[in-house]
Amino acid sequence: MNTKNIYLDQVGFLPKGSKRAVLNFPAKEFAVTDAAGQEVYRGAVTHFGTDDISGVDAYVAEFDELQAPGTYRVQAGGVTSASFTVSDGAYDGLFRDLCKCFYFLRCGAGLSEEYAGPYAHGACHDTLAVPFADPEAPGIDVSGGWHDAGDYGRYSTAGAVAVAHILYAVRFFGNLKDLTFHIPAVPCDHGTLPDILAECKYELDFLLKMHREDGAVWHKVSTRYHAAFVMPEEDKGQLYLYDPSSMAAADVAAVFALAYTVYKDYDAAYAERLLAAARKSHAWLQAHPEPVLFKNPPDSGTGEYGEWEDISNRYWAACALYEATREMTYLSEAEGYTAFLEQPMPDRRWVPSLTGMGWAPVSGLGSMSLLLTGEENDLISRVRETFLKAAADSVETATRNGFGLCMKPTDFFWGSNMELGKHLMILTVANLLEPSEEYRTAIQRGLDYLLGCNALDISFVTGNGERAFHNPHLRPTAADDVEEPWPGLVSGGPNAGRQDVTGKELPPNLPPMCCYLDKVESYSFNEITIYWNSPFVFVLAGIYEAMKQ
Ligand code: G3I
Ligand code: 9MR
Ligand code: ZN
Repeated sequence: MNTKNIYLDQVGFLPKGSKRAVLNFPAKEFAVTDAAGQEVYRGAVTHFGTDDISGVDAYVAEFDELQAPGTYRVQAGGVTSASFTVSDGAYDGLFRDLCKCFYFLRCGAGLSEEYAGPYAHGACHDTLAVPFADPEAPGIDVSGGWHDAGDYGRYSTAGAVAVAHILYAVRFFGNLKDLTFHIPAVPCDHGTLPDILAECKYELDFLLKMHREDGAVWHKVSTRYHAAFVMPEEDKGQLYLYDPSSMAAADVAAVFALAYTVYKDYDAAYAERLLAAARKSHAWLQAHPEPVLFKNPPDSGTGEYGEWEDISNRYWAACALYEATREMTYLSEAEGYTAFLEQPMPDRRWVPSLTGMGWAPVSGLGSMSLLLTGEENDLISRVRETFLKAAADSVETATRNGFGLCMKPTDFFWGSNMELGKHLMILTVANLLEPSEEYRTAIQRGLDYLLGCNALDISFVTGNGERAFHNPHLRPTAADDVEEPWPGLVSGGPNAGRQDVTGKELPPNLPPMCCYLDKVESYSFNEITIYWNSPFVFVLAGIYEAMKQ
């Protein structure tokens, strides 16, 4: 940490975007050089000082004026940065890679060499699953969907949230539907589905299998314990379906209602099936007004995805169903949950509010459905104000450190990069409500952090950036014989909680941003999940759209 470093976004910048590098040593001036080593820009360095997230005594180099397309490096004090590009398509490869990861995480059919190259593998987890609570009952086919993460579990709430991030991006921003990332074509009413919708359909089809005839939704399907580090097709343990939860019923109802609004233009029959299933789960929720929470049963140990409340989930379902059908009962139901969501509760573990966004709090997704209605009412104006207020808070937080990063010390827990994704999604929505350069700059700084402008000098996206992390806690990557993981995987990121044994390898009292190891064993720092990739699909779709204007 004592070496002289120049931290910056190792992928690059859009020509009209704000551009910054951070030096951890004093310098008066910096230069930007092109691929031929020629100086193309020179500017003054300003001293920011030390902050409480990184511990870096930051010196800032800004070069917004550099707009000519090219590949560059920043130089100062005899130090040369990683390279980066300036171009209208600076994030094209990243955008495709982030989306293609969902294909690489597909469970069930196996990945062919045509689409997966060296990461091809055989069919997996396609045996029948039995209820954990009643293992003698007939087996059920729940094959398909995406592996959740570094493990091979498939969890209904996590899957619904990841699909939703992507489908909200499709609803808000046109560009995502034009993105191609080489996956098998899926026919629809008028030709083939856009790649992004074909990929989301793979998970939605699985969620339809997790959705029961009575409207209940199995909380998860997995083996009893996590598999060893083997390829997916070698993980042959019995698959169990774990008890339904109200969070699963609500999240799945919500994502089906949202998906209905997208797929109705492509595959009318499929869309109707989704909406009917959404209504059925909603009816099941109405018949179960008390929370049906989930805890791992004794003698089992895969991902729990436990939540302490289900109101944010019920709110999301009601809002999404309202947006899909415009039936007033759903809107009044949603309004009914807001007293709980909006109450001040400083000591809450997961604070939902109207902007809640994570794998557990999902009220922010419901609020996005309300914004998509284009209607005006009291609830929608409160939603708008809450998003703008949260975005303003992020802008303010970003002034407190040299990285211009909208993260507080308390944001660096397990999956901190999703916390970053949450802030950037809120800023992206705020920029739709009231376009502002302040919001766009905060989004850019957040992307910069993810892509290398951080105290670790690491890009948290595999294959994107000269110094990208490359040892994700991801079973296929650890078990295959390919040197590099596939590109586009987002690491969980720094975690001051250090919940796995490798945390002890780091010195105590590190600033939160430095609590990270690029080690395969480090699941609390360096795992990947579908819902850590999906927020950045939303954010990139948004930044491209915003910078076009
Ligand atoms: O939200 C609170 C925050 O308010 C508080 O300040 C902070 C400090 O303690 O904690 C925050 O809660 C954290 C929570 O994640 C937030 O999402 C918990 O500490 C943290 O332990 C919890 O970690 C979760 C982890 O499972 C352990 O339960 C991760 O979010 C979650 O992504 C992860 O999920 C696993 C699956 O179970 C299995 N598959 C892989 C996946 C990723 O590692
Ligand atoms: O690989 C598992 C990862 O997906 C989970 O997030 C993590 C926490 O539940 O657990 C990992 O599995 C470890 C297990 O919990 C304990 N034995 C070692 C496993 C691999 O590191
Ligand atoms: Zn599988």
